[in-house]
Amino acid sequence: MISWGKNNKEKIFFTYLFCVFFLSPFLSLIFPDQGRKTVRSCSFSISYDSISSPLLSGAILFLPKTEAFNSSSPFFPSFFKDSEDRFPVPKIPFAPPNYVCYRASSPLKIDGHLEETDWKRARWTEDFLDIEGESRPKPRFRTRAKMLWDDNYFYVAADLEEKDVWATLTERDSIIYLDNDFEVFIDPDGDSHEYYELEINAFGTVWDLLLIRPYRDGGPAVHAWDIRGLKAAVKVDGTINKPGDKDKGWTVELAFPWEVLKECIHPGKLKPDPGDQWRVNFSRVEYRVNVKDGRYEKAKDPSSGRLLAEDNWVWAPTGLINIHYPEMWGYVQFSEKIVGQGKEEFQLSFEQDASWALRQIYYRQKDFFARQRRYSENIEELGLAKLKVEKYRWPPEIKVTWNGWEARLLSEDGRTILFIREDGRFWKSSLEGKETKEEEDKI
Ligand SMILES: [Ca+2]
Ligand SMILES: [Ca+2]
Ligand SMILES: [Ca+2]
Repeated sequence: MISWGKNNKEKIFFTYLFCVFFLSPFLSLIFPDQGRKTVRSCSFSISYDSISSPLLSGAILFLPKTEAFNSSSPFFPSFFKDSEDRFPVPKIPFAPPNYVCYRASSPLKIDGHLEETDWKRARWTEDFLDIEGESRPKPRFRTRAKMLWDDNYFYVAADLEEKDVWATLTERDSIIYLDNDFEVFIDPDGDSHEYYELEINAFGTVWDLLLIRPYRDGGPAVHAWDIRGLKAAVKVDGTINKPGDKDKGWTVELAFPWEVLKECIHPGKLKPDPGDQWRVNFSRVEYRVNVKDGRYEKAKDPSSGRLLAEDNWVWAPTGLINIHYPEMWGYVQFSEKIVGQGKEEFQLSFEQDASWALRQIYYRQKDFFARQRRYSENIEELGLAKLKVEKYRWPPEIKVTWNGWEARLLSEDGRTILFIREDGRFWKSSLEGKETKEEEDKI
């Protein structure tokens, strides 16, 4: 193991510098046959001779593997500091919002109007926040969503307050977030892989795609994937692409057929069972606009002339400007109750906290690998030995495999094992009754 700890970092670094730049010329004098014969001074005129080159090569090959190279010491230039290379992690506490999704009493008419009694009975989500969380400025316009389901569809409705409704894209599978848009993300089994994304603008143009893995884990995003049978409609409360008047906003109404969503549900399921919880998020991309020659155009920074960055307002903040952190998305629990006919509580589960604890291993392994060029099986090395995880036997067992690593965490009752691995996928295996130990050994 190559690790000297923080106290020795600078010593190691400067010892190498000393060897390479000052000592090697003297060694050349002592061993003239091994190096250059003429050394006029302790100058920096070293070259790739037989003495200095091993030292220099050693420094090049060896130092990047040490803690010294990742020091946050002020003596090191910034490109040596690990803060620059840190794997981006959510900078907010783990507190995903939740929503109980009730059944619709009859099929909804997907026309953008949220006039159905069922919609009126469904509750709004919390108002959307900046994607980085509550520490960022409150969104300029209110955005909220609702959900319902029946035997054939998962329904989503959204209300987007907006004083200037505009859109440009009319072709399916265009990059819709280049316009103001509303976006839906659905990870049915919550494993953070194989999830759906849909974006829609105020024209009702959609972009639907399937993410095999988040981009951070290599993707890819399958743009050619289409939600066959998707019903999508938008209603503009005001005028579209007409500056000069003040609009109120736009509403979105969507019906996702289970027939398509089942592709990423656990095998054998056509739709969720009552009580199932899915990971879902909604996002709204919003640009600042100016009016020029009677048309909207995206606002630019007057000093640089560049387009101003868009705002991302979401239901479940991820704590960084990246929606593709499915571990931060909201939990949607499907209820068998008809909307308006009784109330069901959302079931908070210890598994959620345990999954978050395992996710820390994923984040830490990313950093550990960046520094050490290997993964760790040692929870102390990852700095996570002291985590407390209720109802689970922390620490998990971590195994480094030929192509990565895998961690598994057993519940106190021995009936559940949670897994996470190098590519970020999280999953669960349930074990039953007396055979628990035996089954566990098999996994
Ligand atoms: Ca409707
Ligand atoms: Ca999934
Ligand atoms: Ca598509």
